[in-house]
Amino acid sequence: MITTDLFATASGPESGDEPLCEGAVVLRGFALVDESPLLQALDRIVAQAPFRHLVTPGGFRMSVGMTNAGTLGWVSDRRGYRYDRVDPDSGRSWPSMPEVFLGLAGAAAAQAGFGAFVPDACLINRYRPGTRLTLHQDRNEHDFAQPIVSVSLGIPAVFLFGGMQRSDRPRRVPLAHGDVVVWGGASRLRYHGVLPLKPNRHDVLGESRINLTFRRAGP
Ligand code: MD3
Ligand code: FE
Repeated sequence: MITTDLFATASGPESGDEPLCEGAVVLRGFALVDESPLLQALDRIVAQAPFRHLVTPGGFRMSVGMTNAGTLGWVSDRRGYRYDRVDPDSGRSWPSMPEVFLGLAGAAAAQAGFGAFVPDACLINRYRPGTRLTLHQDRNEHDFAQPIVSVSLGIPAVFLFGGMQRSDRPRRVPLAHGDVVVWGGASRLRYHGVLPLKPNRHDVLGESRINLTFRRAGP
């Protein structure tokens, strides 16, 4: 119904929102309004800091390609997982956080009930058909009271949303181009991952899925 959008406020729940559990909500298509500025900003970041396959502390090369924007970037090597101000491949700062990224992340967090979310890190993951992300927790951030906002672009994926223990059976949540998920509160430390992507192609992004995760990593 058109009138619901005409009278929508700047933040707060909308009828299309899908709560996953306490603190986690899917905002279907929330990023579509910003699609072209988002993709332009992404091109600028990837030109300065190309996707790379990081090595885990255990010595395995990750199948997800990664890069970052913002003052802090997530990195992994034989020494461990951490956030760093410097891109280890270039020796320079990570590309700055685009305004359109900040605006989208802040608006999504506000709609989910988390006010004043100002991310200092955007981890950008690239998946190809066959790429997966095994179940893990995100624990390298300073303050677990801050939510994480994720934006899915390109070919669809099935997200695995587990519990507080790796052995808890995960729920399967399909995520498509433009979907945004906000993870905070009790959901913040849940195990999660992504099933291997099926062969597919997207009109704009080709055979790839790009996921932006916005975090407040530092103090
Ligand atoms: C739930 N990325 O980068 S985004 C990651 O699709 C990561 O690329 C996945 O997990 C991806 O760490 C999932 C959704 C996400 C991100 C962080 C979470 C879900 C989360 C932290 C806690 C609970
Ligand atoms: Fe994660």
